[in-house]
Order: sequence, then structure tokens, then C-alpha cells
Amino acid sequence: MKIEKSERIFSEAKEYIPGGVNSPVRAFKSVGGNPIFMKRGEGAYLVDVDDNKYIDYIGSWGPHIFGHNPDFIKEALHTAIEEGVSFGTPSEIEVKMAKLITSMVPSVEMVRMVNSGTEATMSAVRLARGYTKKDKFIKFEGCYHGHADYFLIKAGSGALTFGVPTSPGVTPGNAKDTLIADYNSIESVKKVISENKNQIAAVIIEPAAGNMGVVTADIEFLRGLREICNEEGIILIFDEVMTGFRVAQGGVQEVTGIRADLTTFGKIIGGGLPVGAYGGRREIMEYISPSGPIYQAGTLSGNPLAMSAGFAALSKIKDDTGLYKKLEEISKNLELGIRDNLKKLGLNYCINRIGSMLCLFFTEEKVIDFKSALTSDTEKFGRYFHHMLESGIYLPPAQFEAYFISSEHSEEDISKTIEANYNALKAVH
Ligand code: KE4
Repeated sequence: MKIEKSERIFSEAKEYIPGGVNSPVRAFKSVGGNPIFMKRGEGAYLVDVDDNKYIDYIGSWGPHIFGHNPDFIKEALHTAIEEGVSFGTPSEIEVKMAKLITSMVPSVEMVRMVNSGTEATMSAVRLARGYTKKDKFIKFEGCYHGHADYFLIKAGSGALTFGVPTSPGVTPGNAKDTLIADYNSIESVKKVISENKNQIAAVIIEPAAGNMGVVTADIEFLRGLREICNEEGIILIFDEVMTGFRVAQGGVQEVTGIRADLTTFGKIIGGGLPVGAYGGRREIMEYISPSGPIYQAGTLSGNPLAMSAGFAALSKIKDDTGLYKKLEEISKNLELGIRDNLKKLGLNYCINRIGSMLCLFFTEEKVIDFKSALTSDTEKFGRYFHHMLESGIYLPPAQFEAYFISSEHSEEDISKTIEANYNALKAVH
């Protein structure tokens, strides 16, 4: 595959942008090689600066459930742009957006728009702390909630119940209030709560994880979380930045029937533009400034341009009653095709999928948490990734990410992917 122009641009990029990219996971660090620079997205496809075309399973890391650049979002943007992109004042589209989100996610009675998933989760934890007047919160090993300091924490060594920073620049002061439990282990949650009685404001969780690869939460585990939070007066935050409007109109909450107190959103709700949101029970949300004392702000929050794209995307989801059935069919065909290949090659690898989020783990262990995910052979995954790339299939450039399937992935695209998957698996084993 000819990638001279991409290589040239990357060399220049590294002069002006740390690592040549504006978000680390794009840099191919964990798969080796240099990132490919794209110039166009259309439907299920990306086209790079050397005019190579790929079937895309990133979808901008989740937003493009209808594929890249659908006409209905372009039209919404063209209309909005004629009126202006941002006013710094309230505008009606923000009210329409808030009404639409609250009509689609029953647990969300009020919502605040922000500009990224990180802002949404950071604000939700601050809100829970302010509302409960408690300092600590629980997150789960392997879940990613964005890059706010208090999320960049991992489990401390054995005796420690509080976490330790995963990044320089995150202070021990920040880490001490972040408690770490194990995904799908209600026992680990009970242990952390018993060791920090009456000090915990919130539990935040990806109710189906997409940042350690795809790992679904056992329904009994989620039910146990809900019960414990009720008993202990702890705010349950579902981080649905990735799963919101992805796995169902009402996210994992609709799939499981388990309601969060606060929910965070991102990705799909911006239709590809920078949008995040957090929302939930009215009596909690009213603590947010200016109706309450807890401060949170944003220059471009709710800007009409981003709202027009997000509103178009969510309206389409609300109207398109066949969307999730179509996504399930496409995604199941891909999963079955890969399973068939694994069987033919005598490989017993784990595939986890929830709706149109899927991950093939290079391990024969059943992946139910971060520890089991880490048994994957990342070196082999790296070589597999590049074989797929050479075959024109663009996968997430890291083992511990989710493939995102769109309504635009055709039967032919899925067949090509399955064929490339077979050849790539064969080549690396
Ligand atoms: P952003 O700040 O990147 O918009 O959202 C942070 C975030 C919060 N919560 C969940 C569940 C998320 O998946 C994310 C962001 N997801 C990653 C994909 N693993 C974004 C990709 C990137 O960092 O470039």
C-alpha cells in the first residue's frame, strides 16, 4: 500500500504536535508503525491522503453510528451555519436538545451540555461529591472515563485501598480520593465500601466497557451495584459516553432496565462534533450552577452548530425504529464470520460483543474484567492489525478498544472483513 504522503505529513506533524497526533490512541504506539492520515470519510469508509480506501471500524471512536458524513447531518450543519456557529447566549436548539435527550433516556430528567466526554464525567463526579458532601468515589480497573486527573488512577499495591496515579502530573492528593474496584466483582465493591464507610460520594462505571476491549457487565453485578448505592446513599453514575444511543436508544439502561442516578454522554450525541453531556435525577442536577452551588461552565457548551448536528443524529435515532435491529444483524454477521474463521484455524480466542460494539481478544481466556483482558497477546494483535490494514480494513490501533459498526457497513463490507480476518489470523499464527 502506497503511504508516502501520509509518512511525509507525519514527519512534519511530529515537529509541531506531541507525538504527531492530537490524541494518543491514534498514534499506533501499541501496534507499531506510523499513523495513517485520513482526508475523507464517507459512509463505512475512510480515504487516506494517498487515496487508499478502508472499511472503517473506528467511526471516530463511536460517533458515526450512521457512518461518516451522512447527508442529513451535513444538511443540518449547512442550515445552522447560515445563522452563526456560536453565540455565547442561550439558544432554542439547546432546549430542544435537552428535551430530546430526556425523552430518550428515562432516568435523565435534566441535562447539561458540555464539549467532551471528559468534561461530562469530570462534572458528574464533582456534582456527586458536592451533592453528598463526601470526597471519595469508586471507579473500576480497566474503565476509562476521560483524562481528568482523578480518573488517571490505577489500583494501588495490595494493602492500599486508594489508587495511585497512572500519569505524571496527577498528584497523590488527587489519587487518594479515587478508590479502585474490579469490574464484575460485587465483592470487591463491598470491600472498598466497608473500608471507606460513609466517605464515598459515587460509583462511576462503564455499564458495558469499551476501553479494555469490549467487556459486558453481568446483570447481577449491575443490580448489586444499584442496591448497594441505594443502601449506602452513593450516587450511581453510568458513563454511557460510548454506549449511550449506541447499544440502544436508552443505552445500557434500556437494555438492562437498571437506572443510574447520573448518566454521562458523548460521541453519538454530537453527530461527530465536540459534544458531551451529563444528566440525571432533577434533585441532583439542580445543584449545578446557576440553579445550585456546584460550579461547572463552558464557553462553547451547547453551541448551535454542534447542537444542530447532535439534534439531527438523535432525532434520526428516535425516528429510525429499525436502526438497532439492522445494527444487530450486521454486527452478528461479522461476529459469526470471525467465529467461523477462528474455528477453521483452531483458535479459541474470546470475542465480546454488545450491539454494534465488538472486540476480538488474542487470548483463549474468557474476558470478563481488566485482569483477564491483559492475558491477550498484544504483539500478535499488532501484527494482525497491520495485515488487516494492508487489506484495507481499518481497525482500532490497539487491542483494548472496541470496533464500532455502523448502519452503512454493507454485506460486501462484512464479507471482505471476514475474508481479511481469516488471512490475517492465518498470517500471524
Ligand atoms: P472524550 O473526552 O475523549 O470525548 O471522552 C472520554 C471518554 C469518557 N468515557 C468513555 C466511556 C469513553 O470511551 C471516553 C473516550 N473514549 C476513547 C476511546 N477509547 C476516545 C478516543 C481517544 O481518546 O482519542
